[in-house]
Amino acid sequence: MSTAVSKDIKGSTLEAPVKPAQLHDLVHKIIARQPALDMHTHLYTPAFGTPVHNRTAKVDPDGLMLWGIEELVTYHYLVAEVYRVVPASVVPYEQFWRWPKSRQADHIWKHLFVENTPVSEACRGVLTTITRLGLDPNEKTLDNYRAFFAAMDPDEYIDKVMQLANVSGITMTNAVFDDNERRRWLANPRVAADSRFRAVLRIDPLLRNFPQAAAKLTEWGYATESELTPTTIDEVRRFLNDWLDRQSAIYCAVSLPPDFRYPANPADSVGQAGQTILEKAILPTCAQRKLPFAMMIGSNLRTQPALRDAGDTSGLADIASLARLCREFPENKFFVTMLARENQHELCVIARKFSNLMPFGCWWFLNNPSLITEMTRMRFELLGTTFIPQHSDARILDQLIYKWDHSRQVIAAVLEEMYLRILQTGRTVTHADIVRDVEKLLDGNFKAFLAQ
Ligand code: HDL
Ligand code: ZN
Repeated sequence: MSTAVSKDIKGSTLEAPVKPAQLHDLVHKIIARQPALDMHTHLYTPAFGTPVHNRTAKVDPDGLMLWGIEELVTYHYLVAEVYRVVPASVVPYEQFWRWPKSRQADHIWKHLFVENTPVSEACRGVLTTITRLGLDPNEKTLDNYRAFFAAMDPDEYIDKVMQLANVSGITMTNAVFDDNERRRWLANPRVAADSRFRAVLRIDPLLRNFPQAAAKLTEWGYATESELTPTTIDEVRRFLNDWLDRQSAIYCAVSLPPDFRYPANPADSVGQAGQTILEKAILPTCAQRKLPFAMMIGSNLRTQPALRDAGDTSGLADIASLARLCREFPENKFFVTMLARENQHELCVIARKFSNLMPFGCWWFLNNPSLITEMTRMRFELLGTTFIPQHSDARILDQLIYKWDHSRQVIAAVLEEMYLRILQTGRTVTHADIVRDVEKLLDGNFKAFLAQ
C-alpha cells in the first residue's frame, strides 16, 4: 500500500469506516495523491532531440521530444478543430502546413481561444495546463507563454511536469518503422536510458501493410520475402526480438482498423498476411517473453488525408475476433483499448470471460469527461477494480498535466458514486480500502499485468 498517499490525510484513520459525508473529499484527495503510471503516451526522452527553442538543449528540427506552448496549441486535435472555424477555402491545408509552427499556433490561439470560447476538451486542456504552470490563461497572444518556455530546460521541465501531473512513469510509443525514430535508436543505443521512461515496440505496418513492412525488413538485413515462408516468419521473429531487446520494451503494441478480423476475411485490410504474422510471429514472440501485446482497435487512418495526423477517424470493430484471440492464445496477455464508444460494453463483457485481457484507457475521441464517465462507470459495474481506467496518450509533454487532472476528476466522481452504492448496502468501506483500490487503478493493475 502506498503509505505516501495515506499518511497525512486529515480527519480519518486508515481502518476507520468512511462516512458518506467524508467520501467526496477523501476519494478526491486519495486519487490526487496516488502517482499514476502512464501506460500509453507518445512522449520521448530528451535524448530523442527537441525542435523546441529552449534555454539549454540544441534545437533539432526533427527532434521527437515535443513540449511548450506552440506544440501544445498545434496539437493535431486542435488543428482539426480550427478547420471547423476557418475552413480550407480560406486557409488551404497545404498553406497551413507550410506556415512555421509559430504562425500555426497564433492562428489556432486567435480562432479557438480568443475569438471563440475554448469549450472543447482539447482547448480546455491547454487552459488547465497554462493555469497549472502558474500562467494567465486569458492572454490574447502567445508572447508571454513563449517567453516562459524559452527559459526552460527540457530535462528539468520533464521533472516539473511529472510532479504537477503526479505521474510516476511515462510509457513511450516507439514506432520502429518510423525512420526518424529508428535512426535515433541505431545512433544511440542509450537514447531511452532515462528512469522516468519505458519503451514500447510499436509495429503497425507489420500488420496493416505486410508487403511494405517486409520490404523495409529486407532493407534492414532480414531475409524476409513478401511470401510468408518459414524463413520469412523466422526473420520477422528475429526482427521483433532484436528490437524488443534494443528497447527493453515492456510490451508490444499495434493500432488496428475497425475492419480487423480474426480469422481474417478478404474484406479485412489486415488480411491473411496480417493474421499469419500475428499467429506465427508476434504472439509466439510475446508469449515466449511473457510480454503483453497491446491491441488498439478501431482507427481509420487518414480519412481526411489533408489534415495529416489530424485526419484519422474511428469505426466500430469486431469483438468476436478479439474474444477468439484471447481464447486461442491463452499464453498471451492482451492490453486492449477500442476507439468506438459502441464497442465499450462488449469489451467489458469479454473481459469478464478472459483474464488474459486487460481493458485500458478512454482512447483518443473517447477521452472526454462525458465518455470517460460512461466507460468508467460501466467498467466498475462489470469488472470491479480489475481494469486500467486511463492513459494520457500525451503527444506533448505538458499535456500530462491536463490529461491526468481532468481524468482524475472524472474517475474520482465515479469511484465516489460506487462507494456510496456499497455503503448503502451496509458494507463499510475504510480509508485503507480506498487507498488500495486507487493504487491498483492508477498503478498496480498495470504493473501486475506486466509481471504475470
Ligand atoms: O495510434 C495511437 O496510438 C493514437 O493514440 C494516435 O497516436 C492518435 O493520433 C492520438 O494521438 N490519439 O490521442
Ligand atoms: Zn496513442
